[in-house]
Amino acid sequence: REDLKGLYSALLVPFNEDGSVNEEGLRKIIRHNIDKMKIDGLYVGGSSGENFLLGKEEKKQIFEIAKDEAKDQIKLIAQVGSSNIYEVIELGKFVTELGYDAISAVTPFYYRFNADEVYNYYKEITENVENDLIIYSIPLLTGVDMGIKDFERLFKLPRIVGVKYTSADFYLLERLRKAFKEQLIFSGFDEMLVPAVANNVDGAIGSTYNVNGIRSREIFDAVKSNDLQKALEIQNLTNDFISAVLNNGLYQTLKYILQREVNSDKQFYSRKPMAQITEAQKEEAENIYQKFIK
Ligand code: SI3
Repeated sequence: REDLKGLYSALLVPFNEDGSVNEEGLRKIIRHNIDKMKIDGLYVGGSSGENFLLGKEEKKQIFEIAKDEAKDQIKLIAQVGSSNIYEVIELGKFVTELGYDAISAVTPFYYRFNADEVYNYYKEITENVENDLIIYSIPLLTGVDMGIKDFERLFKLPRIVGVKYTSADFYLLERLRKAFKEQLIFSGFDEMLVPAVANNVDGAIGSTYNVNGIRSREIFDAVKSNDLQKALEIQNLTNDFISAVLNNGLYQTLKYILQREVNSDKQFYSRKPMAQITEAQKEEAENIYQKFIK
């Protein structure tokens, strides 16, 4: 469990114009994360990987490429969750065979599942997949809000080792940290890294670390060494960057920057129905790249 702590990039996936995975581009992004961003691990198959727009075989393809490229150089967590529990279990077994360090599963969504249904989903996954599991809680996108009692029940399941907490509810984060010292808590919102680390999270997982990993590590370390002034200065600059990215289109802009960073002459497309980057967005993405990353 201790081994899983650290800073993870939520892996962005480049697609070709026809919607297929751009394998060469994906390998380059993985190398960029390992060699230049010096991240501790990759979170594969998350929101940033446009995972919920993909079919099962495509998800497997991405899990395979990531493991093949990263080998054992960094830690790998596979997000296998969805509302199709049979697929979740199949993917969980698949990535465990591949050697992933842990699995993660988003709360089941779309139908308004009650707390028992959410609990049974995780129970069934942990009973069938022999790997550590990190709950992926992202109420903003799933609509599934969990309280301290829900987490308490879930954390009793033997293979559950923590939560990827993508929420701005810092009261709940503080309560969770105090109550569950043994569980791993990963912060999910990159723009709120300072308050998350101040609340003693064990790590962070985010999309912008793919391109802003070095600064984010500095934030993490500065809070840990009680240099709040320095941490806030870097967070302020980071948030100028993140605000600009969010205003221009999150994944489109991050992919544009990655395409520039890894010198790919092929455009990194998004997966439909995600919109493709426009010429105006490209121009602004280039400005953001020049100002904050290059
Ligand atoms: O890919 C993943 O599953 C994530 O790690 C999601 C992560 O929490 C990101 N959230 C979303 C909705 O994309 C954040 O890293 C987010 O992009 C960033 O904080 C900017 O808001």
